[in-house]
Amino acid sequence: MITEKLQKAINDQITAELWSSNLYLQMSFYMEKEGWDGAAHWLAKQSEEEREHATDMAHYLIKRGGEAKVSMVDVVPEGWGSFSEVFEHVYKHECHVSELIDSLVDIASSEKDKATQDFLWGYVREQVEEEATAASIVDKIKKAGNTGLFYLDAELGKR
Ligand code: OFO
Repeated sequence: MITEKLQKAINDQITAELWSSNLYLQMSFYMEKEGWDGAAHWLAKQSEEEREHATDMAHYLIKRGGEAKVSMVDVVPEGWGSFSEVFEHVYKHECHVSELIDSLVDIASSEKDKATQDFLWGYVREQVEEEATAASIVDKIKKAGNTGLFYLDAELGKR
């Protein structure tokens, strides 16, 4: 059985994951409007992934005898600037999420809940990948120049 404190912390993270999902969906719409269909596709996939994180966490809570909640999700920002600025923001946001997940592990550890620590380590590892992927896209955008952006956009569309 999961403790109340940990249940609340995971439910807060579910809300954060749904906010991330909406953030990337909003970015996807923005890029589509800007004519970057590949980047829009990549961001829509990222949005789906964040929603999956929320539902996986909810399934885990229920499995442990807890209750999963969908709380109010704040409005996400809009209007993102250049191709590069969009992905710089993705990178910064993923670094922020990594901090949130690290704090969750700390709570699971203080509650001496080994199973939840184990469950959360999967997210810690995934955040390493997500940060690295976003950083590498930012790096490629810098190297691409204006013409190269069209190739990069096509690559992102293959996700
Ligand atoms: Fe939910 O994985 Fe990144 O943010």
